[in-house]
Amino acid sequence: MRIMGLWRFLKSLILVNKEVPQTRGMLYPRESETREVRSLDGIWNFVRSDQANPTQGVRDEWYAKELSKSRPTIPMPVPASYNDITTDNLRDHVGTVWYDRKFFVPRSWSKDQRIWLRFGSVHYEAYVWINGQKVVKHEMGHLPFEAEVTDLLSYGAENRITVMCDNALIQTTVPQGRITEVPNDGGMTIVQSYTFDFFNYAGIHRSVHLYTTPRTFIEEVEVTTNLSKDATVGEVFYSVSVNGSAANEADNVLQIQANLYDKDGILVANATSDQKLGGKLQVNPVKPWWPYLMHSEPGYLYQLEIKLLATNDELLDVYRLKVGIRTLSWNSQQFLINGKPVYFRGFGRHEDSDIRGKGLDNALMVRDFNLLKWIGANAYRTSHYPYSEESMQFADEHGIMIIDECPSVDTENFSQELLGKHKSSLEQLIHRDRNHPSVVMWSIANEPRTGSVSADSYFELVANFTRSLDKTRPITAAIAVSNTQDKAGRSLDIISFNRYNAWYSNAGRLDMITQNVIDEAIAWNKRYNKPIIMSEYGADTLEGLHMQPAYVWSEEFQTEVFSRHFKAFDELRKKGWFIGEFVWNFADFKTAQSYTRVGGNKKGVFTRARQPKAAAHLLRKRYFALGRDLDQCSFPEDLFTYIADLIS
Ligand code: BDP
Repeated sequence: MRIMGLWRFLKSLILVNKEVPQTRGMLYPRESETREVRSLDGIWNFVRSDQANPTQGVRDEWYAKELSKSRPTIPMPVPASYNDITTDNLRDHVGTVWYDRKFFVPRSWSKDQRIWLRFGSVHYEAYVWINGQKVVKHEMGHLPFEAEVTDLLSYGAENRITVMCDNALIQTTVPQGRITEVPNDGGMTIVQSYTFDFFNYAGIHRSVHLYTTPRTFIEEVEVTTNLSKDATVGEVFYSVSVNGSAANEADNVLQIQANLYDKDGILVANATSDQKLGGKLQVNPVKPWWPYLMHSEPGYLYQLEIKLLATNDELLDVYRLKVGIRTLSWNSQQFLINGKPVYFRGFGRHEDSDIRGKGLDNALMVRDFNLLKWIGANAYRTSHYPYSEESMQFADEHGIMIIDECPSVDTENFSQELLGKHKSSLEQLIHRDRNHPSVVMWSIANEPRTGSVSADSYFELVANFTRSLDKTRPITAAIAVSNTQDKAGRSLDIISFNRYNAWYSNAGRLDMITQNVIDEAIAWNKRYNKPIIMSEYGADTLEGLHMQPAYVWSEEFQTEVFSRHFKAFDELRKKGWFIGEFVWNFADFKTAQSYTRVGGNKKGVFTRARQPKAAAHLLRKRYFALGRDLDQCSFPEDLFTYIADLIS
């Protein structure tokens, strides 16, 4: 028995690198003279399966006809999480749900082009049918997927799309969860549990698009950029992949014409390349991409126009994307953008709001960016999963730096199968986000159980895999185990740690924050000799609860907790290797039910309705003070409220 146990233990430590399927295509759907885009967003029909019989719909082929022919349907908005829409307990449904809708495809689309169906994201696993024919299956929330549907559509006629979505999280999904069957008052029931601290919202979370491409089309564009030492000359390296029959004809030499336009629409560089379908554009003088408050014109974007031409100069396809020209570099002390050291001042966040859950909401997104800028933040981490493509584009435009996190949160029980999925989540994420200037770092996990022996090789494999896909950005993970136990840090470029002094440890003890934070950051740096970020700190705070002297859950307490951390950060900044502070959290958010959560996690600086708590005003003063001290930004006029004329 003992030998068997040991053998099983050793086997769990031997993780091998297996190939991860490579994502293809998936350029963000954009219209051009060769492409059309249609949205399928709106009100869909919805059915929840019987929890005890989640595969019934597949067995009974609900996709073969309208859902309403198999089950009574209810209206469901897309995009949105389905959980908080109804008044019954759909919120806690475990397993599969079904969506369908009809849509019209114009006759003009039948001519010599290809049609693609693209989902911004469905959580967690999706199965899609068009007119009863299986189109695509995709596992992993928060990431896009697509499939060609040219031959499945009826042109000049009505079509039907059916989606089955499964929210079940188990030990080999990313993130992990557990499904158990437990007794309730009426018999047995299925329960989903998970250790991560946000509600497992599910459904069609982001937009659904149909878009057209020519038969031979631009399938991929990859862009990297460089700057001369004096930052006056910029370089844009582009490489293009083409899909379609014309690409395979030997005598058809395709060409890429690349044109780069500045913000005013003036052509600043162009090039034509053949064979390799890639090349370099030089911009002189260049306007580099700078983060917000690090420059008077942050988030400067050029427009890159990629034209695919046939031998006879016939225009086959056009795709345009925004490009920011910047460099990133890092060493054991610093992280630099365009050669200038960066000090991150930002947040951990969530995609979360009332009613729509994790559904894409442009009003919320714009409000959030307005608040980020109001408070003087220059960065956030996409804790704990990839955020919408629309928000990534917004971050590019506004100069907000992103630490881009994959959906691995609270990972434990490191298995070969989990490793494959974890790597796949990073592959899909990097494929989606590699061209965004705002993305400055990859986060390969949040609070994994990196104290365990198997975490060592597991995270080495995940980090090396990430590096093999992108060498231009550093890798981090937000770690919560102690620095003496951790086994992942050696595989990272930058160490981020989460710690809740005066909350989860020494609750209420404001006098036990500053020195603890200083000591821990020093210990992390000593152990790994790498730059250090405090990626989470904070305290739950009930808006409107005031107590003097400060007491846990009050607005005074959150304000004091922040202030004690600021003191530590200022000590640490003097050391040269402490490169950032991230409050947990930007806004209050929903969690699973527990006696530690009053309607959700209340560590927001803003309420869930996006209004400031008292600490937001303090944080704003700090972030702008740092901006002025480090990056010479100016103060907003309303930063300080007039109190008295102290000169006279
Ligand atoms: C950290 C987690 C975060 C939680 C936070 C908290 O990274 O997801 O929401 O704790 O408990 O450990 O507020």
